[in-house]
Amino acid sequence: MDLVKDLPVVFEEFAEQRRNSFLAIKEIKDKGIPVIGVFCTYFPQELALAMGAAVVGLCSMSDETIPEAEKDLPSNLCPLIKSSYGFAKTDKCPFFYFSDLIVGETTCDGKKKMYEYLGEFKPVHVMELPNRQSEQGLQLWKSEIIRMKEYLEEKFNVTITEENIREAIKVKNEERRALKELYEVMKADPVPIEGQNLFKVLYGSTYKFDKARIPGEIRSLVSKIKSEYEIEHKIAKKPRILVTGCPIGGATEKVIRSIEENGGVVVTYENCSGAKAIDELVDETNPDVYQALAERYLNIGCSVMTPNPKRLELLDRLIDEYKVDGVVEVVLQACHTYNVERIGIKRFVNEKKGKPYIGIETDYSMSDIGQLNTRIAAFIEML
Ligand code: BJ8
Repeated sequence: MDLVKDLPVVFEEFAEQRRNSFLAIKEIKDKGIPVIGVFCTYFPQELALAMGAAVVGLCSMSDETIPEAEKDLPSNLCPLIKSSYGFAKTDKCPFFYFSDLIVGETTCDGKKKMYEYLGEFKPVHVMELPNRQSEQGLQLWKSEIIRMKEYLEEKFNVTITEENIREAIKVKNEERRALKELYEVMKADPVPIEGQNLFKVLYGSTYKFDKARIPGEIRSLVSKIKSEYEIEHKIAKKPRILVTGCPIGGATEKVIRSIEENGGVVVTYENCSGAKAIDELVDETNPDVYQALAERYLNIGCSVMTPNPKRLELLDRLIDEYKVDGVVEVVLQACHTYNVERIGIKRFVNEKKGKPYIGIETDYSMSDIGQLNTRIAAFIEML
């Protein structure tokens, strides 16, 4: 990365990264490199990396294809599921188009049933994700990771050695360390950058396929942010907001904008677009690479787990470390697991942490912007 570039230019480059990678994925494909399309944070990307494949997050964040999806699926289904299916059905997602294989996991009911239909458009492999972070759950997940590795070997006619996986673990851990260094700049008070810009980099970096290059780019950006902060570039002091809940991106970035246009600043994301996907490293010292992967990935605190203590542990830590003033939870309409978990999160935030909480239920349309702004403005005003 060119250190001479201004920060806004760098942020826009990351914001454009997803679109720019439409071309990159075609080039990857032309070189004969396998492309694996995924929807969820539970997929152990190290397996794909170990065989030299590219991993790409499939389109699922816009309402563009929802009408087409609703011809086949019920309309009272989570927009993320409808959008994912709609993109596959209409072939409008270049990443889906170039994927040789789609990997799903048995997460929420709607998503796992939707995967049954995706098989009509592309080869699909579904990993059986346990519902509990128990010893039995861990054993099942480890065996599923091994089954996934064997499936990849057979499908792509490759051999994936433990050494390949160990190397991939190091690469992904280094990426996680760098991304953590980035989001930790938001511990400063006042913050050095807006939460919208942090989000652009976190989201954009998932569309960079050369994983080994990411740490260098991110660390250059971090040092640029820090040196500008020391000179004078700071965002005025504002109420510090933690965003939690369903994954956000694309259409749902409206919530981040609403928070920051109404006087707050998002200091941290406890969701799959942020810390939930990055926080924990894979244990590089464990000689059993499958055990190390299984432990790390099963620890992800998603609401599909029952109970889900890991989410509270991460929230607890982030609220303290980022000196959070208020918590905004984003729940997608008809997402039962996050919706049911809302009351537990609200109690935890209000009673255990003594912080205000607001729950926002939304979808991919822009029809609730007015109401969203009114509620968020009132919440921030109160902080
Ligand atoms: S690890 S958050 S990416 S499952 S919003 S489709 S849960 S009905 S997306 Fe998720 Fe993996 Fe968990 Fe993360 Fe279902 Fe809810 Fe829709 Fe969801």
